[in-house]
Amino acid sequence: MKTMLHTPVRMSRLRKGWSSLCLLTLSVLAACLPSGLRGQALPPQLFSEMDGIHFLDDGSSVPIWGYGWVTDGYITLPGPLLTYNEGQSVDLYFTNPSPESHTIHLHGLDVDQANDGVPATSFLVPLNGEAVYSFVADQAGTFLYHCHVTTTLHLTMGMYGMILVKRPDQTLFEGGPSYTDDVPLLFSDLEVATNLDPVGSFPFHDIRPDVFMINGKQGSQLEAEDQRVWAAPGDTLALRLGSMAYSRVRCHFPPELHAVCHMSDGRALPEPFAVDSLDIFPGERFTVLVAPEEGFEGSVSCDYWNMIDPGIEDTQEIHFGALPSSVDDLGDFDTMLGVGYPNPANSWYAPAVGAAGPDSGFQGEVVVTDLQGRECFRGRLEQGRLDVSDWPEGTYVARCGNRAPTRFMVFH
Ligand SMILES: [Cu+2]
Repeated sequence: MKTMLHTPVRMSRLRKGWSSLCLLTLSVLAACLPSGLRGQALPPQLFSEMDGIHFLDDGSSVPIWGYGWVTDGYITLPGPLLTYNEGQSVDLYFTNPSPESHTIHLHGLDVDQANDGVPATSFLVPLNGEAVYSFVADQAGTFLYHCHVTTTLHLTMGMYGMILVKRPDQTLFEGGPSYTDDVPLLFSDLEVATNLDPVGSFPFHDIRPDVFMINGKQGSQLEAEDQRVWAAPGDTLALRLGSMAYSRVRCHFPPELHAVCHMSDGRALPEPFAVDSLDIFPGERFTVLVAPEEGFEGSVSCDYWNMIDPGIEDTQEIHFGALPSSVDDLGDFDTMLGVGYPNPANSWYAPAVGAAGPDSGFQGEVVVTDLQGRECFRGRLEQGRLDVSDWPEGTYVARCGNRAPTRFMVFH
């Protein structure tokens, strides 16, 4: 069991000697804590690494730098989705075991300068440095984060992710429309040659992206069940569109989606407008509500424009799938075989929607554990659903008999 020994320190206020002394003091303090306090879990903590691997649609892999959760132990492209509630006081813990300095720039959030992750005005997090970025998530909306050290290079190597600030009443903003679920969609790109040889990538203006991604996926990867946007009849989904791409991305919305843009760059628009196509430039975010017509199985096409010559460089698709109206019907829904839904979960999670055969959900005992292996649930499910409405936010693993376990997240 981990203890609070590694309480992060604000690097701008502490030199290394102080840091060691403080950690020693904290170690002694932690040893003296009552055992009940010593067992408490660490807050979620991001780390950065420069030795990651990212798989492309053709099965090849490219080296990446990036962020990951300390509890997971690996980095991803994009980095983990950070979700907060409006008004929440956030301490974002960060540690950097990688050889170069990094930061976390909170793109679009109204944080003070010391917590903004721009090296010149706040601080660098060097090798083996730890830091905490503190801010109040006072504005519901869609935001981004990325490393701000040699930004062009660190960004194109993969050091970025999305931040969602949500309202507990499931409306977009105060007085704004309500919706069923969030769908984070982060556009980005990379040039394979740069990622293979970051040292030789200078000058940066010669970088020409040749891999174009949505949530780090491209081509047939985006057709996978866990990458599709699933909508049940009557659902209104909030597409959280953000771009880390080099150039303009133009999204085309089919009329069956009834797409309406409500927010831009983390703020409500004075007047929402219906969209059939939408341009998103680097660093921009838009929130578009879609209400897919029942049974809609189409896609939103996203064109990646060349940053120098006019013309479309590549097109990627956001695929939509139609869910039945109730979880009871999911047994016949064999395209969802072995996949839990929804993920992330807010109020409920159906860990075995892919039950084979006509009689719907898994009938046996379901066991759910958290990432520390602690058992959170054991028993049979009511209507195939697990009530997670009062579960702590985090990552869980559900096991249904002999099937492959499914991993899911709870966010409120
Ligand atoms: Cu960096």
